Amino acid sequence: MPYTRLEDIDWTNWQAQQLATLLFVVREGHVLLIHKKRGLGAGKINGPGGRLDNGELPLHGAIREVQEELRVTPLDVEHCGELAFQFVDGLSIHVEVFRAGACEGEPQETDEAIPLWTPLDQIPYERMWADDRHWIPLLLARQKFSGRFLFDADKMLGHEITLIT
Ligand code: 8OG
Repeated sequence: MPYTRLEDIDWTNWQAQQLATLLFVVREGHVLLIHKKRGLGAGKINGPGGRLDNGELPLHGAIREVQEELRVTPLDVEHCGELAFQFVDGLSIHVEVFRAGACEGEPQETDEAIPLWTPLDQIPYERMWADDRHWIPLLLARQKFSGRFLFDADKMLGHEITLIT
């Protein structure tokens, strides 16, 4: 079913094919980003994260992905929001988003990612997914959010973000 507008999607009955996470460590005026080397969004800057294993809780999956991608363990992890992505080719992904106040260890480059401690006022949105500029500022402001997006490959066709109180 080729969607062309966000409003065409029946969000009430929408179910994602894939479940994933993102986790942003925010510490001393910097956020821990990655240059992603493989998977969906390879070549972009993002937070660490990835698909959940079968039956895995989002919090556990988020922590595991940071450990696998950067060899550090995030601490003081809190839930910040959720993102629903529908792609026009049929792919659908639901992402639980977390932030952490610290991490144990020094981030290292792995096969999956290069770590980038990035000053909060220098987040390279032009090298990130098109939706990120709409919700990362909310995450940094500790405002919880729920977002819905329609993409055609890399191109964002529609977006809607609700603030959670
Ligand atoms: O397993 P893999 O690394 O391929 O999982 C995809 C990751 O990309 C997962 O952490 C969720 C994340 N992701 C999307 N879409 C978007 C997006 O639009 N913005 C950001 N920041 N991350 C995204 O799948």
